[in-house]
Formats: sequence, C-alpha cells, structure tokens
Amino acid sequence: MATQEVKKPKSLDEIIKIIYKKTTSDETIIKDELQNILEAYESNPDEWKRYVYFDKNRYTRNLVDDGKGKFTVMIICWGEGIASDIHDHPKSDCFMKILQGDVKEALFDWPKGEGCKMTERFHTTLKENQVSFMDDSIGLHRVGNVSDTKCAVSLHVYIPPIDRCDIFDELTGHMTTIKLDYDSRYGVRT
Ligand code: 2CO
Ligand code: FE2
Repeated sequence: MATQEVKKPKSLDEIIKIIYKKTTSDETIIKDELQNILEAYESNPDEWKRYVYFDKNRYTRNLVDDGKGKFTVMIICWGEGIASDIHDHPKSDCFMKILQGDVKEALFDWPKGEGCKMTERFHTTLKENQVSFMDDSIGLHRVGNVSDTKCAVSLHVYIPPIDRCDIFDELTGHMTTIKLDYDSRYGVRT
C-alpha cells in the first residue's frame, strides 16, 4: 500500500480527536493511517508529563482516554531496566510510539506446546518518535527499557481496548491470563 501523506498532528489531543472521529463514525481508521499519524507526531513532554508515574519494580499503565469503549490511549512508563513479560494482545490492534528513551521490542512465535522453550524471532530497539504495530497474528512480544540509568515513556493505542492478556514463560511456554489495570487515570493515581 502506498504511504499516505499525513498532516502532522499538532498535539496528542488532535491524535485522540482523529481516532474518535474514525471509530465512532462510519469512517474506518486504517492501520497504515494511524501508524503514519503517530509517526508524524513529535513527542512533546509538556503534553504527556501529567500522565507519568514510575514504579521501580514494574512498568506502569496510565490511562489518557478510554475512547468510549472503542479504543484506549495510554502512557506506559518504563523505569530503569524494566521490561514486560512475553504477552499477547487478545483481538486488539496495538500501536506503540516511543515518547522518551530507547525501548526494546522482542518478537516471539506462539509457543509450540507446553514445556517448549519459546523462540525469539528477532528484536529491535525503538528510538524516540518511532512507532511499532503488534497484534496476535504477528505473534507475541516482550517490551522493555534498554537503559539501566534512564527512564523511558511510550504512548499506546489499542483498538479495541483490552482488559486482560496472556503472559508466557519463556522456558516452558506456560501461559497465564492476567487482568490489565491502570496505575493512574486521566493524570490521577488510582
Ligand atoms: N501490551 C502491554 C500492556 O498493555 C504493553 S507492551 O506494548 O504493547 O500492558
Ligand atoms: Fe504489548
């Protein structure tokens, strides 16, 4: 598909308005379009710093907009050296844009069976303003802050929202379903 010309979104609010317009009307938002919009946005800490809460032991999920049940926009804060488990994204299209720092994304195949070590297909390090896309047809991923000395922050859009996912043990492929919660909503700690 040809790359579309995208008007640079002026703000995070403008991105959210575009997603609302497309997901609550007959217009559909195509993956390439949202990917391009997110790439064109230039990270501006003044717009997202109110959603930033760190925890030194795990990544935090901070709700920016609930998309009236059609989508979710959140800010994820990655403390020094913090990474997620290997996980899926049930029935959701997931976009991740790096707002600050370097974030490693490792892609895994679905486990071949219980007791089988999982295979990392490849990994990539995403830098500020880069965007990646993930869904269950691509596979599973583990995401984490590359740095042991600096924090990282990323913006996530999920269409539709997810409130649980499966995490996987790398050595055995064992799957556990977990509930996904927020550490803050609209800038207020939960
Ligand atoms: N999917 C993880 C979560 O929602 C974050 S990794 O980026 O997709 O908690
Ligand atoms: Fe993820």
